[in-house]
Amino acid sequence: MTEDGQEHLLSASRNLRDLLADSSIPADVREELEADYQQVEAMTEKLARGEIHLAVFGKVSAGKSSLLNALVGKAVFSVSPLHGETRQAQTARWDEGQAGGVHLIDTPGINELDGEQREKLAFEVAERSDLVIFVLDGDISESEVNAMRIVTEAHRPVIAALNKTDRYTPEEQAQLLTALRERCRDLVKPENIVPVAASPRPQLVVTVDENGLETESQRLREPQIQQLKERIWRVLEAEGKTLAALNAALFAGKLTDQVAARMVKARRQIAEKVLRSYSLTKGVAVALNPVPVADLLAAAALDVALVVQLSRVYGLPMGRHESGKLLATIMGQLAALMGAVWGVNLVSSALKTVSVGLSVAVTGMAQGALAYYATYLVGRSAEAYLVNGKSWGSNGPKQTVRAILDSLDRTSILADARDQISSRLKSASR
Ligand SMILES: Nc1nc2c(ncn2[C@@H]2O[C@H](COP(=O)(O)OP(=O)(O)OP(=O)(O)O)[C@@H](O)[C@H]2O)c(=O)[nH]1
Ligand SMILES: [Mg+2]
Repeated sequence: MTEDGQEHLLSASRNLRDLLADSSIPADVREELEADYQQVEAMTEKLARGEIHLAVFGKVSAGKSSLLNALVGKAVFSVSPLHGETRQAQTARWDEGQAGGVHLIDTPGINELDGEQREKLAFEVAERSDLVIFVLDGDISESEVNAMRIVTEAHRPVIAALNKTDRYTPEEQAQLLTALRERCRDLVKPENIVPVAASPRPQLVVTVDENGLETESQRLREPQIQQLKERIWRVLEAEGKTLAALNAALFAGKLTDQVAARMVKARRQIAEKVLRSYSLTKGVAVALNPVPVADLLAAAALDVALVVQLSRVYGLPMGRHESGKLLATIMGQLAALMGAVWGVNLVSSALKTVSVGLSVAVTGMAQGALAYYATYLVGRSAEAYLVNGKSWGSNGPKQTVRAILDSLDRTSILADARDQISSRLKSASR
């Protein structure tokens, strides 16, 4: 990057927040943009922390602790055939294991006797959870239904797991599932009631050798939790929390190609949201307050915050300094490649000074759309670097940025930008 460019980058070290503090932007527009911006920030912060609170709940000895162990793939929680293994010391002191961003919340079993305490527990579990797995080991009792109702009324998604299916024949299992789906039909979607075997008993195998001699041996069996994992996944996806779950150890053990592909897709979707939100904010700010042409490129380089956010989405968090350096590299490439675009901008800017009759809104809009486009390009380039594990790869920054520039349909992005900017301005002034 040229000396000049560096200087622009430094002199224009305002971020979105500063742009939004600009008094030339109407207060109501600023408010709306600020809300968008905060939403995106909160989203990526949560992502960076990757927090999912996943609780099990259900009656004593249903296999709650066993199920959590099966999910993490190791014996984190204490399991026992005795009722009440997980103690209800204090409701605040639940045995809580943390596995790479997934907080697994083990809870003491609810018993049939103490109704009031049961409700309190159900409520507290729900409060702390993003998702509750209600563990059953047979038909559901009235008190279990009530506890489940409390959780769903707290608007927490519930998946019911019918555990210990190794103890049932396939027919029994099917009957039980049908009965459960019927009894819980106003609380849990049928597809969210799944069979599992968290800790199936070893299978007794009898072998007979050629002499007719029988030997008995035990064959250990793996937990059957695939269907449950799939549902957890779906529910978190619907809740917009897939990525946090994907990042977490819960699924890390079995990072199949399919999982990897979904991860890429989920990240791209979130990154696109972040990109669009920043581009729009920038576009609106510039449309309302057109900056001198020479500053426009630098103004695009302001988006350190955007790069910081993107780095979180890709699980490779970068600070402002590192993001700033990456931006300088990208801007250097864009400055060289985008002569034509800035030429267009020059024209619109020239129009503004020459033709007095031309409304500011028109030129402002043209500049705003360009600022949107520039921010979008910067973001996509930063994204490419992040996708590649913080590297430009063998292509280097020049070819990478050029490939992005070539792959994007400038006309339609600019049209989009104009649409979005004007509708944002309209909705704010209503
Ligand atoms: N056959 C069979 N037994 C299981 C299965 N899952 C758990 N168990 C057994 O059920 C018993 C209770 O398991 P836990 O995981 O301690 O149950 P819990 O719900 O945490 O119990 P509390 O903490 O006492 O409320 C243990 O003996 C487990 O080995 C399963 O899939 N099949
Ligand atoms: Mg337990």
